Amino acid sequence: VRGIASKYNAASFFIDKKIEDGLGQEIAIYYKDEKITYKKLQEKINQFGNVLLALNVEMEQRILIVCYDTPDFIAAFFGAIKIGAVPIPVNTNMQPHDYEYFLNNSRSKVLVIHQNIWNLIKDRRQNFVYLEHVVVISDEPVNEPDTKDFYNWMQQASTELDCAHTSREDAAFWLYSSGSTGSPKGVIHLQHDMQYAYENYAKNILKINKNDITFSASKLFFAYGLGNGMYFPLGAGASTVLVPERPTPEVVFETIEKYRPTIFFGVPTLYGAMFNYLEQTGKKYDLSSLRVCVSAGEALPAAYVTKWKKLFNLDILDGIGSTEVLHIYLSNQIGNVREGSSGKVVPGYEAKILDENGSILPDKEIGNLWIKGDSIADRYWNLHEENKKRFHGEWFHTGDRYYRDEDGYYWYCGRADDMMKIGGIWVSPIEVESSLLEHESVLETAVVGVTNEDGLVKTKAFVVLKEGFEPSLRLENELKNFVKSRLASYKYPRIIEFVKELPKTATGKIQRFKLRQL
Ligand code: 3UK
Repeated sequence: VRGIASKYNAASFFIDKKIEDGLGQEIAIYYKDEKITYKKLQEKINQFGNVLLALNVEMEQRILIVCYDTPDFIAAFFGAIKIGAVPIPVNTNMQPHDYEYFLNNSRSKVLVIHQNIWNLIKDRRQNFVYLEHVVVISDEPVNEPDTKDFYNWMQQASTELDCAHTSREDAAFWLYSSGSTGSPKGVIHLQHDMQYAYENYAKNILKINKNDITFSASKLFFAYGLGNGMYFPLGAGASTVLVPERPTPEVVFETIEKYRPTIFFGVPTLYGAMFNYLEQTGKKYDLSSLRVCVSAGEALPAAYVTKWKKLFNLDILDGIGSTEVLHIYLSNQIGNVREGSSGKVVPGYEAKILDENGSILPDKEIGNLWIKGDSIADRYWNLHEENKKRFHGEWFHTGDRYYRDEDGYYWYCGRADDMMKIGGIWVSPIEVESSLLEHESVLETAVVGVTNEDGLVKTKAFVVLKEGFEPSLRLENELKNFVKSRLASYKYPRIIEFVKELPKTATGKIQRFKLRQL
């Protein structure tokens, strides 16, 4: 038959092959007190694929997944991929208008969502113009008209399913990534991308193998967590520990003691909070099961690396990745850590640092980082102009400023745009500003990232008040809560400073760089 490309489906490499290799009875997932084997996981994945088929879902159709870190997440993700549909996991902490955007922008046909989050958005259902089916995950039976009960449908579905005839070039899944202006961008990843990141980063850098147990404090809906907690361990025939709760230091320490993982993944803010927690409570935890720790999402302060080593005799490998590249492409290595740097290029990737004219810069000069490697996304969904700016043939423009030293280590120097990473998650200053401007007291505002004593970035809002309003601690707290109630709560400004005016250019543009220096 002409026109049919050779078959490749990610669910075959990450799941079915494990059973063929005789790993069916090995543990894939530790979840609460359950141990889920590879065979059992394969059955759940097949069941969910069959649920989608029963809903008449076809290849290439998108499925929005709003799911906590549970085995159901993985069943929904690979179940969709297995039938050639395209899962889109999104953050579980967003506001109703964000979900409306994700659903309509992606034209998702099916929504898989936990009951408590569905309750927050169901009054908007008439706005979800492409959505046909809502599949609700709930411990209680779901008795709502026009919604499907996830567990009920799963139970009735067959545990047998073959992979659809997708190719390496087919879209496998999307992830949404935020930008400094405009709305989140749908990042289209292909069937082969996860395997590439697994082979090059997880195998080469982490030396992951079937005896490992991973625990990622970062959730599966982040590109970082998706590898850490799902396709790295599955690729290796290893195990993952899934925890649906918010990863407070206490939850994280207790999880490590209980499940004894060998690889831990966090973000700098969490490592900082963990140091704090130990100091404040005087508690001691046994981290002896771990062989390596990883940090990504934002730059890891050098002091944290040293402190962690002293406390637990463990390396933290800082590495930079992105949603577009899928996972980490510059990284420190086990036994070779340069504190404060992002390490060297991960084998399988190439990096170059260019000036504004596109010329390659010599070592030690700061410029724009471009990356090449086969896990890079195909493109953004329906963003023609943005695609031309960021995807140049084999090379992707990261938007990060870097220099390389004479030993080949890369040093992070900030973003080329105004975006901020707070606790490893994107925050757009413009979105926070727009929200503050909706408050009756705010005349003008500018939001910037300021670096605290640990070297981590926090959001700070400079606010000019309208006549008749006076600066006060009460108003400061009111503004913080105001933003929290309108945007995903991690976006609220941690610091507010009332000022008489904002620095501006002749054309009236706010000079954020001046505010950052204040
Ligand atoms: C910043 C870092 C300095 C940088 C991610 C690991 O963070 C991830 O993806 P996102 O799309 O953000 C990408 C941007 O975040 N960044 C990430 N890591 C570092 N800056 N040092 C670091 N170590 O601006 C980058 O462009 O949310 C991280 C794996 C997969 C990922 N998607």
